[in-house]
Amino acid sequence: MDIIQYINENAILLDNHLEQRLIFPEAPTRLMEALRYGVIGGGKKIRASLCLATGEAYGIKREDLLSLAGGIEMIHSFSLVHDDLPEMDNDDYRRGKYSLHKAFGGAMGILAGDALLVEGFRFFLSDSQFCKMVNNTKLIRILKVLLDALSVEGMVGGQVLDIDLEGTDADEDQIMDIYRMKTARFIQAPILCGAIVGSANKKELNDLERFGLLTGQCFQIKDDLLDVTQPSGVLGKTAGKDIEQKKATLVGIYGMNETQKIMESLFREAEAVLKQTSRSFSLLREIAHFIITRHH
Ligand code: GRG
Repeated sequence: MDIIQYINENAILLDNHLEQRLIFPEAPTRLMEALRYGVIGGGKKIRASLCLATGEAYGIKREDLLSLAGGIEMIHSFSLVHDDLPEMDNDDYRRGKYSLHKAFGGAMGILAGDALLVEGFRFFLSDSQFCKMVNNTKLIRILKVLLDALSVEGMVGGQVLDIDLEGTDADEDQIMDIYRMKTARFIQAPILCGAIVGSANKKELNDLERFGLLTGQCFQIKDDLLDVTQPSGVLGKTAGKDIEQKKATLVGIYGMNETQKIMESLFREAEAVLKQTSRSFSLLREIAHFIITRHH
């Protein structure tokens, strides 16, 4: 199957699943509107696809992983909602529409973001069929992988470095640390979650961990390249913000051509990691390739 078709099909499956399950009659109506606005009907849902594709390599049906993949997309959406707030990246647009705080107000931007984070975990923990399939040991491992990726050594720490290093002469190592913590760990996590459900062995987990990190770094580098090459209309958010906000990026120190080469070399390394595994992870390879060739 064509990988773009696979990713788009997964996004539709996910949206339908979220649509059906994100109903909490006792929650405030406006909060639920905002929460649903933040996650349903937008975004590539690439982290979900990474989780589903890894599961598929172990013979796990996509339908059986929708709660986990949906929860992961909710958690990811939380990070975008908070990232768009005036105190952070300050963007009025996301996914081709008003960012959540612009559409629902600043307080709701914070609170619906909080809700997406918490409900993201509840989304798969409250699915009894999923919990039965994975058993408690696997469930705790999944929770640890996700929480580690979001931790002070992961996404939240990376976001702090990203802010602190704005306008400085950050070097390549410091920039790669930001990419790893802020972005790559939460690209790696869905892959590891799919592998845990599939009972991957230690060697496979190590290989997927390495592949996930490299692919995640490629993801952030591509994001930075797109910020300078694509117009806002294509990105669905304000373009050119990295230069405007004096962000520390590889493009900033090496320019576009050299940065593109660094990304391609990381992709080749990621591809090589998968090639030496005994199991076929062809969908993962294709998704990684999509990540470095995408237009938004
Ligand atoms: C973890 C507690 C805690 C806080 C998070 C706000 C924040 C602190 C971190 C922001 C992290 C962030 C926004 C990283 C950027 C990653 C990135 C390039 C996201 C864009 O992802 P896409 O392109 O978006 O997959 P779509 O819209 O397709 O889902």
